[in-house]
Amino acid sequence: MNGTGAGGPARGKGEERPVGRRIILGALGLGALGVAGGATIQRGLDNTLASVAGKDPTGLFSVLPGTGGFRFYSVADTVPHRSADDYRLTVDGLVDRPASYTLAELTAMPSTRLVRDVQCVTGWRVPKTAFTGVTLSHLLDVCGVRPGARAVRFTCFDGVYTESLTLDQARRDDMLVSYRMRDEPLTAAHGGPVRLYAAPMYFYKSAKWLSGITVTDRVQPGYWERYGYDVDGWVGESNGRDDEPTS
Ligand SMILES: Nc1nc2c(c(=O)[nH]1)N[C@H]1C(S)=C(S)[C@@H](COP(=O)(O)O)O[C@H]1N2
Ligand SMILES: [Mo]
Repeated sequence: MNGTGAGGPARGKGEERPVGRRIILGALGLGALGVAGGATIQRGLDNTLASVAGKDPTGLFSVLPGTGGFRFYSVADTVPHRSADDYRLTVDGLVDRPASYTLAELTAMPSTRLVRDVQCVTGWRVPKTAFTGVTLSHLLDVCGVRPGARAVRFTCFDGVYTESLTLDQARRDDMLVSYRMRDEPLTAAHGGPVRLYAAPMYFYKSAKWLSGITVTDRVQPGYWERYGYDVDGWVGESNGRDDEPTS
């Protein structure tokens, strides 16, 4: 299928999908934010995005300047917030030791920092972006994956988005449960306090606002995948695209 819609596939499995509204920063009167300081920009964007998202029925929009080339996406109708203290990540399903982790527990685990190009399947790319987190494979080892497990399903505290990986994909060393982006704590707009970072795959695989990891016996296609995106979302080798993978 082609994946050239604004934020999601324009068509999935022959079906027209609404692609949502794109709201340009200028239209929000936020152009000046682009020259303010980094933290100020992000706080301003978080607040503005939260209020705009509440009014946008699709919850899908993008903001261009001031975010270093990132587009903001959410299929939910708000930007969900969890404080560092309230955040929990549960790991359950086909594991010997189901667990619920605080942010402090996650950041105390061995950390990995990866610098790769972020690549959205719709074409935009943000070069050389650092993400830091604990490898999914470490978390899976700590919880003890049971025989018969084949896949991992991700749920989000926006209550809507889901993603999935095969167990083999999840065990790669470039699949992170990430809590830092560009060497700063992940902001709410970018899926903080914790998101998935599936480095070798298109960015739709990197579920924001990650709240649950469930080990399962088969892949259950994620949110966009039910509308036609490939479950195996390798950059350059899926969704009908042949971008250069970056590593
Ligand atoms: N929970 C959640 N995660 C999500 C999405 C979403 O809508 N909701 N969109 C995906 C898509 S299509 C992209 S391109 C990236 C966008 O991440 P960003 O908002 O940090 O740029 O998040 C991915 N993860
Ligand atoms: Mo995307």
